[in-house]
Amino acid sequence: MSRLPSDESFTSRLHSAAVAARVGLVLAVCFGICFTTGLISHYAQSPSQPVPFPTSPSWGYRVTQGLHVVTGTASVPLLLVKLWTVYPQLFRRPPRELRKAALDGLERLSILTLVASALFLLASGLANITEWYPWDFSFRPTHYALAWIAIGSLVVHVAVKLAVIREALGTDVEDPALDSGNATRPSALSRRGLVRASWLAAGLAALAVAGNTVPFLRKVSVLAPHSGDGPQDLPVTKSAYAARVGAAATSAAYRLELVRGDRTVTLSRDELLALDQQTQELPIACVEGWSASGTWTGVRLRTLLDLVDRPAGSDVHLTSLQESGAFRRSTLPGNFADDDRTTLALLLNGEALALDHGYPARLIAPNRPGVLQTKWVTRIEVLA
Ligand SMILES: Nc1nc2c(c(=O)[nH]1)N[C@H]1C(S)=C(S)[C@@H](COP(=O)(O)O)O[C@H]1N2
Ligand SMILES: [Mo]
Repeated sequence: MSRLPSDESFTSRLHSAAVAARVGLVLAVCFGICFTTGLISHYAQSPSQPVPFPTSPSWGYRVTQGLHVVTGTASVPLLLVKLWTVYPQLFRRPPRELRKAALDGLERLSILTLVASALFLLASGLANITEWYPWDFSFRPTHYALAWIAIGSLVVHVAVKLAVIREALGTDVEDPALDSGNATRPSALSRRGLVRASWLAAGLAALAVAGNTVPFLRKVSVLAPHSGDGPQDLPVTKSAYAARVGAAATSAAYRLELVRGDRTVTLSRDELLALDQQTQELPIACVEGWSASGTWTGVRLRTLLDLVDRPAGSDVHLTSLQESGAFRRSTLPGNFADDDRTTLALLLNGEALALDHGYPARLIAPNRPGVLQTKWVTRIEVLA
């Protein structure tokens, strides 16, 4: 007969539904927040928006994307503890009766998709916040598709286990009533201790990244590689050097082109500086989880668009000096172009924009994902 262990071979009391249900509940809450904020981020970056993504509050995306990364990171230790407490179930013998065996197989399949997609999401997300892209696929659509698989199989999993979850949460965590098989051997750590250690690990993991977004947490955030580095007190994701725009951006031949149909208005940086300027504080909120606020001065975008008589509400296309790369262009939805706060920034914190922050001119709009705050802008085209 087979030498595989059975679920009876695992004797530690820590392999218990009581622990799994508690850690699982908090994990499900983290997944729920992570999923919702992920949908928001995906929608904010979507080129077609039946309902326009709002421009207010200006810090909205900063909060939702910060939460996305914090809850995702906190899920890592929770998922590991959860998997460890329940993995003996993998070795459970399937029921003999055909119908039951089929159901059992289906349940295992749902758990397989849940575990695989959850591990993929957390691993690719973590790689992303450390800006490590070891894969060839495009991050956003893949992460998005897997999120639906994870959340779908999570719903199935919770539905299947609902009775056990209820019972486990209704009794004391140390209560032996729910113990299965031989999982009765006490260990150095109590179940209560394991549950508390899980909260602590999740809390530490959250703190380790929260400094990317919450300024006073910077000092304790070991996973916050961005906080505060970069010129003018603002982090940089893509430098001018990496984008290969240095020469074009500093050239005296630089011009901004405003285009609508066959009309074109061309402005030098000095001509831009001679227009009415506005100054305001707005954050850059990177999808990778860091965010920081800056004081931007420049020309209200609408003022520029009026030069080519843009009809209110029409979308706008921005092109940078960068010749390749996914973020060299962006589309600005009509409601963002209409907003008074949306600015073609020329100064940051009172000085000319650093080359790395988009000199000679960059877009800054309220409540917009950082990835769409196009730097080194050289052409603005009205799409109507
Ligand atoms: N042309 C261009 N603009 C760009 C990018 C880019 O790669 N190319 N990166 C974007 C990303 S991902 C972010 S988070 C912000 C960061 O702005 P900062 O470097 O000034 O902080 O710029 C955005 N603008
Ligand atoms: Mo970013």
